[in-house]
Amino acid sequence: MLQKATNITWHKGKVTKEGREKRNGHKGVVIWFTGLSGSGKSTVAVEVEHALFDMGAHVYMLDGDNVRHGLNKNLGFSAEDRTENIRRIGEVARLFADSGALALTSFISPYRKDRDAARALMGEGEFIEVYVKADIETCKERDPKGLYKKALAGEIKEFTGISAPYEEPENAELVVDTSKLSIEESSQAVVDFLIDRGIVGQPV
Ligand code: ADX
Repeated sequence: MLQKATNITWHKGKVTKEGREKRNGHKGVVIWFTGLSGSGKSTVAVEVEHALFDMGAHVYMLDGDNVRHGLNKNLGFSAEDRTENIRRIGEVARLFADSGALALTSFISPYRKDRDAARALMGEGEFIEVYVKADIETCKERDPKGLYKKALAGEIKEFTGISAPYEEPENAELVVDTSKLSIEESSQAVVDFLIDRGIVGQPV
């Protein structure tokens, strides 16, 4: 992305990320949920956020539908707009993580290169890609927002999985298959992974 602004200097504060992490008792990382619409991304992320909050963590979830009401309200669903959507969210999530928080993001993020660009903003082990997997047939059946029906009727253009691509992750840190696991099992798998990696401590 082109750097438009010139004559800008980076200012460093006196509070470090390490200092913030020490005070919080957990790492500041990005937990990036990706998957088809209706795969259960947001449902699982909401449960993970709640569980981590109850464990005393500083945690915040950024959600596609919500962020598109505000910060990204000027973006649609063309490939370019989705790339810009994910670029901004990657940057926002990085700021949250830098503030010492566990930043959960729940966006389809269909393009591998966009997810990889978000990953590249973070240090080693600080970007946890969670592929919330459900095949397209399952998502079509669930159709919680009635969008697949509309997309199949041609009423929504460029709909992911129908008339726009979804590139499956090849190296996700974690895959949760919501066609086999319950919401509770799926969210527990994420929390267990974070404990296992030492990102958060054991619940007391
Ligand atoms: S992304 O592709 O840019 O990552 P994002 O997660 O922000 O998408 O938004 C996806 C949500 O927008 C879906 O859950 C759905 O509710 C809504 N939506 C509206 N139009 C589309 C479309 N053409 N393709 C996918 N999702 C859409």
